Amino acid sequence: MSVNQTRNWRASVLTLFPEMFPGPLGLSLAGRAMAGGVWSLDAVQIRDFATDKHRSVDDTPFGGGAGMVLRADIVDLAYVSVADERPRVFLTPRGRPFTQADARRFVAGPGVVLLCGRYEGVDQRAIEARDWEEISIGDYVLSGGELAALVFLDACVRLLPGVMGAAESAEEESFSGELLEYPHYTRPAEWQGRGVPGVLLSGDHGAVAAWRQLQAEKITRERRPDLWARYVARPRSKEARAEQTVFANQASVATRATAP
Ligand code: 6GU
Repeated sequence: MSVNQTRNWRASVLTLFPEMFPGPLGLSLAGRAMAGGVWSLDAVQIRDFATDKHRSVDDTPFGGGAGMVLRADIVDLAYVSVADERPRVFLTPRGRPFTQADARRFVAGPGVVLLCGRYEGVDQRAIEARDWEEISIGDYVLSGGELAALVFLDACVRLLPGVMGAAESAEEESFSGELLEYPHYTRPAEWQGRGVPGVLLSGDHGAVAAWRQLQAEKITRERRPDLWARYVARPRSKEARAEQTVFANQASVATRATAP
C-alpha cells in the first residue's frame, strides 16, 4: 500500500493585484507541486470588499502627509472571507527580517494568509486587531508586498515534502543558514582556458567534502561576517570540535595540492 505523503498546504493572498499570482510560482518546481495538489494558492481581491459605490479601499492619512492608507475595515472584511486556523503574515518593510527558520516554521503548519500592503501602508488597527505578524524580506523598499509574498511563498513551498528531491531536502537540513554554499563546476573540464579545482576530479570523496567545507567557510568569512560570527560561536560537542579540526586540516592540504 502506498502512502500519500503530500500535504495540502494552503496560501491565501490578500492583494489589490491578484493578477500577480501565481506568477512565477505557477512554473518550475512550485508550479508542478501546485498542479500535483501539494499546495494551493488563492489570491483575494481586497477591492471586492469595498462598501461604497466607488469601491474605494484607501483614504488619506490622519495627521496629514503624502500617500494613501488602506482602510482597516476593508482589509479586515477581505481577511474574514478566508479566515481559518492559518497564521497571518503582513508583508511590510517595517517587519522583522524573513529567515530560513521562518520558512521552516510556516511549512510545518497548515498554510498561511498573506496581506500585501500598497500605497503608504495599512491602517495599523487592522494589523493589531488580528495580531498580524509583520515580516520584511530585506532592507530595501518594494512598491508593494506582492513580490515579497512571492518570495516568501517560494521559500516555503520548496520545503514541502515531495517538492524537491530527497537528496536536496537532506542537504537543506544540514546546511541552510549556517554557511554560504561552496562553488559548483560541471563539464567541460576546461572552458576558455579555465580549469576546475583538481580535487573535484580526484575521485576522493573525503577530499572533495573537505575542500567544499573549506570553500564554504572562506566565502562566508569574506562575504557575511554576521553569519561567520554565528558559525564560529555555534555550540559543538567536544567530538565535533576535534572532527572539525581534522576536517579543516584535510581541506587546507587539499587546497595546497591543487593550487596552480
Ligand atoms: Cl515585505 N514590502 C515592501 N513593500 N517592501 C519590502 C518588503 C516588503 N520587504 C522588503 N522590502
